[in-house]
Amino acid sequence: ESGEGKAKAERMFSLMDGFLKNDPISLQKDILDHVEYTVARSRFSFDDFEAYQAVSHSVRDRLIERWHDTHAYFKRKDPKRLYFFSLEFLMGRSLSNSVINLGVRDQYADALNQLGFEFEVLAEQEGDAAQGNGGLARLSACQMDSLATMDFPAWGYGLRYQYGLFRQVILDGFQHEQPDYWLNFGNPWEIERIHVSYAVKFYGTVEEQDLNGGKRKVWVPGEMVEAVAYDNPIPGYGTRNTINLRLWAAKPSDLYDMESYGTGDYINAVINRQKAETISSVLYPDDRSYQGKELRLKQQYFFVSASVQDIIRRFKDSLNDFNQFPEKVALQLNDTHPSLAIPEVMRVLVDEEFLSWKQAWDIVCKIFSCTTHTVVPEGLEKIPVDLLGSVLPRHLQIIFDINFSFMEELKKHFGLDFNRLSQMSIVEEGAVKSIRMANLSIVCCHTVNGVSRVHLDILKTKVFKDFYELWPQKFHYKTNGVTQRRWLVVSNPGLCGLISKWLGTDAWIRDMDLLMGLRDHAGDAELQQEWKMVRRINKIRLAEFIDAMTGMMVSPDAMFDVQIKRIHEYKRQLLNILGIIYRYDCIKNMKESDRRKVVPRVCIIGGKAAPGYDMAKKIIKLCHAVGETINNDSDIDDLLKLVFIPDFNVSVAELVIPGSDLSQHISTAGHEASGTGSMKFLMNGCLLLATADGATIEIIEEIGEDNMFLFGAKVHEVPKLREKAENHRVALQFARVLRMVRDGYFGYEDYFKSLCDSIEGGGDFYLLGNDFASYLEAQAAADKAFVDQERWTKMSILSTAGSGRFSSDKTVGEYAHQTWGIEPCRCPF
Ligand code: F55
Repeated sequence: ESGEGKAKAERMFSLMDGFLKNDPISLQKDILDHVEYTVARSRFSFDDFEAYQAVSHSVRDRLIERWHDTHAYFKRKDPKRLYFFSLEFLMGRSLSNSVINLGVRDQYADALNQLGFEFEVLAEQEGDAAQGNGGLARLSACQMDSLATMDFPAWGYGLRYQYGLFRQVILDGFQHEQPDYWLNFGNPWEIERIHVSYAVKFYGTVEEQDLNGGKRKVWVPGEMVEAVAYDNPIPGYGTRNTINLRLWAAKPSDLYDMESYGTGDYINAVINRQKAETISSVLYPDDRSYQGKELRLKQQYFFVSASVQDIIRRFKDSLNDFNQFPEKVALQLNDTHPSLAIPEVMRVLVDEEFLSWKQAWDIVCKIFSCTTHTVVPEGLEKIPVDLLGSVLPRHLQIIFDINFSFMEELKKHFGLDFNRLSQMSIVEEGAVKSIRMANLSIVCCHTVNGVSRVHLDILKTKVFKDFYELWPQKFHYKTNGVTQRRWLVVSNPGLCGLISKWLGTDAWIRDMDLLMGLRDHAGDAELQQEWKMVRRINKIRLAEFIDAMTGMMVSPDAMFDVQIKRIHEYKRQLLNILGIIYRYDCIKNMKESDRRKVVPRVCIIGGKAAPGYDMAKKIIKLCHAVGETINNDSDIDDLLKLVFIPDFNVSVAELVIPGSDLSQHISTAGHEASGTGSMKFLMNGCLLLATADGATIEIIEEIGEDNMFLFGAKVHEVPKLREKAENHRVALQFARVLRMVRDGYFGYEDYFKSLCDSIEGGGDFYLLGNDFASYLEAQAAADKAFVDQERWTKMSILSTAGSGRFSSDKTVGEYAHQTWGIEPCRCPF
């Protein structure tokens, strides 16, 4: 190094205090400095929200230190990296999670106490980061936590929406959507990188130019938008590693000069430039259908293009031989939403790096893998060819070229089987010619993963049958998991302390298999007593929350029976509500002596309906209408309550799950690809009432059928039951409760008519009628078990004890080993 450079480095070093310290005095000083200089409030007068902001900034400083060290270390070691592409990350709150993963929770709590604040109260000030819809998006968040904790050299890439998932407001029992302008109060958890930015092109034409005697394709864009990076540090637990979730925001591009000939002209030109920002403005709230919208396509390409440029720049920083690209890069596609990355990598390698088509194709086939989260063919994404050709003309050509080669290969393999060719083609012919993104992904990825064992079976035998016959080696599954850091350590500290005490270690926070050790103590009266106490405190907290949200008082002595998830016909919230009506009707018609035997229940339902999903919205209204009747019926009293929790999100889940006794996962068998909510309840010692669907089938293997309440048709029975309407053994009770709805017992009979029609007769696609009797039996079994609190508590302990397999650490470990080919890279302390 030059003398000058060395002198500068020495001076910098002498000015550095070493790492930020975590003793109470240092923390207090840091917090107060942030009050004064970051939040710009007086250190003698600031409220809870300002205290939250200051604390968050002091935590952020600590995250940044580790982030720097981790990335300097990754750069030096230059291991193969995983790039995890997802259009959605449902992160929720960050403060509690960060201090726990950094290992400074108690230190902060102490420091704040001395300043007259309570850590929990400040943590409550934080709003949720709701950059996603549901399970798929929360899975990405859990996997990021596991990737960091297990020291994998991974990056997450996504889009930074200005408006997250809508806030659900209920008026007169109907859902209304309000915009979630979450950045209004600032976001201390992101770091804006104004210098990390890339131009992203749209529209225009493709021209051919001569290049050294050959031809090359040049995309002349019609529009350019700038992508600016926002980095979100993701700290691991019990490690210094802190990885990065890089989200892109759209800004107007400076590459084109504006020409204006008057004030109005100029003003309009500026306003037009500003429109570029709409690309990253809003998350699509639909979690089932693809509508072929131009903005959605632009969002997908925008984030893919910026991320690919970033990855290639990083690669070229260390190596310049693209043959080594697959040894340095694994690219994981979360569903097909980011699958434009495939033609984008082809385009960059061929058109910009001047590799041959064959070289580029070999690389693409080695780096991409994907996961699919859907079961039904209707859930598969399609993009109209006209739309794609207009927004991304060069990509359309590339996709056609890929498809041409693929079709040639198919003909060699299967002969001229036109049926098969047209089904497997990436291009769907028809009234609207479109690109099948799933087919594109399967053709180009080396591995396609399902999210549970039964999900893979369905992919192999139904959804992707033809592809499975062609490439059986491509298809795998990795059962989903959730992170115990957020879903146990952050959200249920009481139970955590108990688990660690009885296991004699807290090592389970990084190694969930250790929870099995609880099995030895499940019958221990002392543990059972303590377990019940902790769970009761959680129930009281939930009861207080219900009171605050809805003004309803519920007794913690009742069984808390919970169904929280997106509202969907296949998830059968309607089955739950009909079951509640049945229970209500029974209680109403009971003799006084029998009423004393009823197990009091608080039924809790929460979830959002896609704004355009009419049936789902009707289900929400029905829930309110039924609740209105039951909750105000003095005959019923405390024996039955129905609560709808509005605006269900990650932080609500963190509060509800630890306080639940029973949770419902009751999708029609064969429809829930995996389900991850059930795993969170299981960890927290909540018993499951469920169908044998998705990951529940694997949960049964861990805890046994006796330890839960299983009901309903099995996956293999469903098609037969559907074929013949008369096969439905529709219970008498089913007809009766449906009558009550139809006859206007709960009002709004006209509005509910289509809902009733959808499940009566041969049209009952999701088999509510068929499963009703067995559902009621399972509910009765739950009542019976609840009466015997000793038995119930034992089942609860065994549920937690059997939840180890459903840690996302396990899932991510399998992906790393089997799909991505990456190794841990642990930054030394
Ligand atoms: C979001 C956007 C679109 Cl365009 C389509 C679907 C979604 C979405 O949110 N899907 C989703 O959440 N799927 C769920 O994924 C979970 C994680 O794998 C599964 O557990 C769950 O079964 C599945 O429904």
